[in-house]
Amino acid sequence: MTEHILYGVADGVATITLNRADKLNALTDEMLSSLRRSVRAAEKDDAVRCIVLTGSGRAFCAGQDLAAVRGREGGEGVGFREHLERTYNVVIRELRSVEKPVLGAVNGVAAGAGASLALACDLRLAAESASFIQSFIGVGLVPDSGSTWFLPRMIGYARAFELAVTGNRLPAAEALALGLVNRVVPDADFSLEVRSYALQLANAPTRAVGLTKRAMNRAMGSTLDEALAYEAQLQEVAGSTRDHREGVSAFLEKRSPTFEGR
Ligand code: T3D
Repeated sequence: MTEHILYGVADGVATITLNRADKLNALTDEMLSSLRRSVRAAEKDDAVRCIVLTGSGRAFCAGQDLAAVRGREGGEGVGFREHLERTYNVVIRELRSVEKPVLGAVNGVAAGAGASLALACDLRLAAESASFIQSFIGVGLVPDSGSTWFLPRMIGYARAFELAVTGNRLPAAEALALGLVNRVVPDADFSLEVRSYALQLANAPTRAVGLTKRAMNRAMGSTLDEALAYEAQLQEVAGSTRDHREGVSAFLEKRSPTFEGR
């Protein structure tokens, strides 16, 4: 896509790489806009059935480029709201609404809005040396880009609040124990494990995966009655897919299903 955001598709997997290793993939406006375009491209491409978001070098992402904050016209503290709405919030919404699984391949430290980006993914696979830092507090800011929404839901209010107000580093193993990541793998195996996990997701019945994402997103803010009704509505859609027919046929014929994502 651009020098700082790499985009590639292979075997049904779109890989988006934050590629500014010398600054730990700290995010500029240009990167955020390109990131958004990449997610959209993956969404539109029927050949893509899983999206992987990862970082180059030793970090996943160190959040907002703080040098750029300094450089903003009007000086510090000006225009944060507009900036967030225009850059980060659109990316977070895009990641949450794309009806394909998004795997955060957290290769190293995920700090500030970089942690939020990881949390916005549907699943997280972390390298053993990775860690999460709610760095916002260190620069006198509140968690943004969805961290106040994701974190308490994932690990409970008290732990989320503690991480947010202390800015303490949460190592991958502890993140796993808290349920913040799905898997932790040795650094040496990271790339292979990401590939194998992504391929597994890419070979799943993509429509059902996407509808599951939609249903669970909505259920976060709904009553049981609303969730039951929405599940029934979406099952009508899933039940009309070729993958549903293939799954049932494969079961009855005692063979493995081959899903096409349709
Ligand atoms: O409207 C808005 O923009 C508001 C949005 C805010 C969202 C946010 O994300 S606020 C939080 C911003 N992020 C941070 O506060 C994290 C800052 N970084 C760090 O605390 C540390 O770098 C890490 C703990 C992540 C890693 O530490 P370490 O010791 O492994 O690496 P380092 O030496 O600090 O960093 C390596 C290089 O990356 C270094 O550059 P240099 O000196 O070698 O040229 C460092 O300056 C650069 N870097 C790291 N993080 C950022 C950064 N440069 C700009 N912005 C960064 N966020």
